[in-house]
Amino acid sequence: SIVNPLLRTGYHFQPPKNWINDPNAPMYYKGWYHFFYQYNPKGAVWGNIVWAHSVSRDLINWVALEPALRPSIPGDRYGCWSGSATVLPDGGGPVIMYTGVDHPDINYQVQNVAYPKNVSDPLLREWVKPSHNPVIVPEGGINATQFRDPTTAWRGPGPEQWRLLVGSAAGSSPRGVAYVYRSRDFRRWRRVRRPLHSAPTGMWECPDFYPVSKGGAPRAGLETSVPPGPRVKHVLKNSLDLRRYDYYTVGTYHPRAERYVPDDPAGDEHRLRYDYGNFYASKTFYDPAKRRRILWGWANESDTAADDVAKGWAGIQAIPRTVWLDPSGKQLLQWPIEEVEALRAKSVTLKNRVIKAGHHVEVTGIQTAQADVEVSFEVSPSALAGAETLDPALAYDAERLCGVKRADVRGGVGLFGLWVLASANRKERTAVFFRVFKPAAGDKPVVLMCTDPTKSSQNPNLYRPTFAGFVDTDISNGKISLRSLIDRSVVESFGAGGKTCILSRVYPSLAIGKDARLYVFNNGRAHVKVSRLTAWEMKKPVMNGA
Ligand code: DQQ
Repeated sequence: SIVNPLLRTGYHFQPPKNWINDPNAPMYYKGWYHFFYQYNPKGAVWGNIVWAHSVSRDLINWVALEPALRPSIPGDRYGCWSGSATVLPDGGGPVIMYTGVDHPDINYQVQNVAYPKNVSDPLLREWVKPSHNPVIVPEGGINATQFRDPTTAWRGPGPEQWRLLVGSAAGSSPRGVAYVYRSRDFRRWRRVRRPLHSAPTGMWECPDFYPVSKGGAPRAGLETSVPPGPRVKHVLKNSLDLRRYDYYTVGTYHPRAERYVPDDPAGDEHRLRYDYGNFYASKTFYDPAKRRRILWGWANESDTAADDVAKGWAGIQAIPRTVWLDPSGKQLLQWPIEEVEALRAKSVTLKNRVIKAGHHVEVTGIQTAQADVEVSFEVSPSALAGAETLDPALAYDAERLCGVKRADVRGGVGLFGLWVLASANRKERTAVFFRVFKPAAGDKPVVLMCTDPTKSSQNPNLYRPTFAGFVDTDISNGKISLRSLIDRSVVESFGAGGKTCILSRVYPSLAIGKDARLYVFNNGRAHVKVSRLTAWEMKKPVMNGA
């Protein structure tokens, strides 16, 4: 197949070529942001995994360094898999804990430790693996093939002050399990008998566990060792190996018992997600420079493996997102880090533009293949009575609801939103939209956010699922906002100020480069006002020398 090089992303994190997957050990150290990631130095498919390493001053412009970890010891001979960094207090420098594969066929997994060769090098170019590796091995009945991805460590009471989690699975229809290990020195680790938490979900990959501030300043983050308290909740995130998505719960951490309890008893079923699209193996870190917590997540391709080999690359990282607790305490909010706004160039703005039922408006005057769009919609509150009735059978399943109620199925209030990466004849377009429903029970209208890539390309050999999530927002005043980061083969959208996020990979065949267009559309029966829309062209940052 012919792959158009203009589909390569412009401002999303990528190396010049080859396969990438999970973000690893993000951290801030001596004025630099460090980012490591799972990388195949030999090709555009998964394999030969090493830790590639890039550094940045602003999380947007990246310089590639030599890989930090490659197979070199018995404990990682067959791969250096995912892991995390802990920056030790009092100038102690960072420590990396990561999974090594030490047996070729069955992927037998152990946990190793690595230290910088020189802690005064702000670029942390060289990493040393002490001879006492591996430091954690699967014991006590743990399945050695499902035992990986150590978290950032945090401090708690007692002499073995450091704790971390390792993701695992237990039982025959396996439960996801997060085991706690304690240590005083990152060398001798002892497992706490009962896991921090577990749930009947299948294997937990890439756990992440961190405090969030309740009722604190908006967007403020907490350092990973901040203990629980009246104004501190905890978040546990796991990546579901079987379902290929990341879900989280908000809850209470009990340090002495070394247990975590989600606030919502059904939290492990409702599956709050960072992102309802293509976003996996994510990981956060605390940024002391701006006192925020930042989330990294991997988005793979949804073209074919043969396309990836032809392109010579596969996988990107989502734009780093600031994460914090919603004032309700029930979910997180996410917003692209403010630094991305430095890439904004030429812009256009629409104000108070009414889009009649069934109509659309093109946003002209800038190129939009690589753009940032912010839009505020308004429907008249009295029109909300005309919303569609929610089929109770679909009331809890956003994904199925959107699969039935696609972008071309006329709505009542909504659907309205953006057609991005659209061709001039609109044959090609990716729809990002909201749809409002009268609730089956209760009186609060239900808001659904969807991305529908069904018409995103003429290329038939693409995986193009609709993605959807409910938006827990009160739309009774008629207002809702949307932001989309468009980047050639990525559409990364944030609904209602970051309550619901959806990243989608699309590969237009017509809407490429300067032929990509942007529209606002209304496929409902009520008028919609665009109170304000601004779209910016986005510049290309320094991206690993590509
Ligand atoms: N990818 C890594 C594993 C992890 C998985 C291997 C998640 O450590 O569990 O590349 O994508």
